[in-house]
Amino acid sequence: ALPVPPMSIRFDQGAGTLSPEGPTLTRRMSDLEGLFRDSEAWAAAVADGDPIVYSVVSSPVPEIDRELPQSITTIQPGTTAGELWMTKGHQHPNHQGEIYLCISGHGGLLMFDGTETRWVDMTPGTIGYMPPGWAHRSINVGDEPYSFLAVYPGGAGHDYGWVLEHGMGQRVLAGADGLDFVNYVEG
Ligand code: PAN
Ligand code: ZN
Repeated sequence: ALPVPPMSIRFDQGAGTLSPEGPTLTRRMSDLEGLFRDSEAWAAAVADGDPIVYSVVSSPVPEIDRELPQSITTIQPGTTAGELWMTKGHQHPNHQGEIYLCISGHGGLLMFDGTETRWVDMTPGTIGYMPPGWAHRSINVGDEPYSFLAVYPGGAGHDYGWVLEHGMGQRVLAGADGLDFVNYVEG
């Protein structure tokens, strides 16, 4: 990836696009293998149309050291066996900080450092800060799409295996009157 010149980048909220744009990523249910508590419900959702759970549009700023890439993630509303739809979640192997800015919808930012779990409620205008060493996952807790801007160091890297191995400390379910946080154990 080559460095880019100074620029402005526009987000078209209706279209969900960035201009100029970089890579776009679509994560379907099948891409979230091993992450939902109820693996049978997950497999049934994959068989039943394999819905899009979230998408990530990036600016052209490259993921290389000393650059500062950005992306906008949009998570669809939904649950799988009660577990609210979410991103895969990852750790930055080089332990660097990151910020999210909520653009629309209602979400949450779940962070886990291997011992403790933290939750930041995300509504439009909220900036969530992830310190170095805190794995992070985003969750749509509302009934409309949840969109947020992420800004992160270009050399941070993305380790998805960390979450498969260590979990995220807690899971977030849709309860009868609000969110239910449950311990991240299998079954
Ligand atoms: C975000 C995430 C994005 C998608 O840009 O990459 O929300 O989540 P997953 O990467 O966990 O699938 C970010 O935290 N970048 O570092
Ligand atoms: Zn990140």
